[in-house]
Amino acid sequence: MCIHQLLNYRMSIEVERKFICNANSLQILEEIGVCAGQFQFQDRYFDTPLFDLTLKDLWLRQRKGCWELKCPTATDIEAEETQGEPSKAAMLCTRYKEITDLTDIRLKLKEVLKDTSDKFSMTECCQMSPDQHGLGNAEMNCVPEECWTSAMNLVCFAEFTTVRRTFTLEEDGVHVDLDEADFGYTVGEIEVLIPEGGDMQAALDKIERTAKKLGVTGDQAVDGKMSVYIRRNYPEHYARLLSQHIL
Ligand code: V4E
Repeated sequence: MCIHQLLNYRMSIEVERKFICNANSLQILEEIGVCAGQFQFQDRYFDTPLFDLTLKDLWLRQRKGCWELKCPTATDIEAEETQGEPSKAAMLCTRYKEITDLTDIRLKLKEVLKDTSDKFSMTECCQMSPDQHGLGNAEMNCVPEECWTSAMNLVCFAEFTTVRRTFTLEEDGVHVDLDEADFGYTVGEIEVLIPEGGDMQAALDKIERTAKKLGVTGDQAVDGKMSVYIRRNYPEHYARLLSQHIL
């Protein structure tokens, strides 16, 4: 039995379409949506120095102090193809599992990185006492995070701040985020969250209807913030991700 079967990941599937928000779509959004607020958050993305995670389409980040791991879903476009040709609109959407429970994240990473980080032992490291870390109990609160990331040879390779405006729409479960990243990139995303095994087609239909309402056209996928960040800061890795069809 593989580790996936042993785990009961507390996670949802994020179905999402990115778009470039122009004055027209913003005006429609303000008419048909309710702005739920404006937030600012910092993302810190982690990978091994050789990018073992992102080359597997795994995206580990820390946002507002919480860990999140996005993984490709089994319900990907190829699986949907068995039920017929995916529509162009469906091809413009991404589908990722989001794991937010730290124990599940670490188990998943341990499994994925087992070939690359044999010499690191997360278990041993995280069982060290405060004394072994040379710290008192109070300071120990912030140690395990650094402890497990370095034990898995994970380093922060991207760090940026986003100002996000979130809109909820009358279409059930759809929300739209307008993101402005501090490195000079602005992007919108239409998003629906479904439980694992939930109705993917219904989510895709909601996203397509919303895109039409917002006047979002075009049959090219729009870059997300991280794609742009990697293209600008790690051009060789970006080329590799493109050639492996991860981006
Ligand atoms: C999944 C992924 C990456 C991680 C960042 O995901 P994204 O949804 O772009 O970030 P964000 O800040 O909008 O997260 P949210 O707040 O919605 O959870 S970086 C690259 N990918 C894969 C990917 C892809 N292959 N194609 C497109 C168009 N986007 C992302």
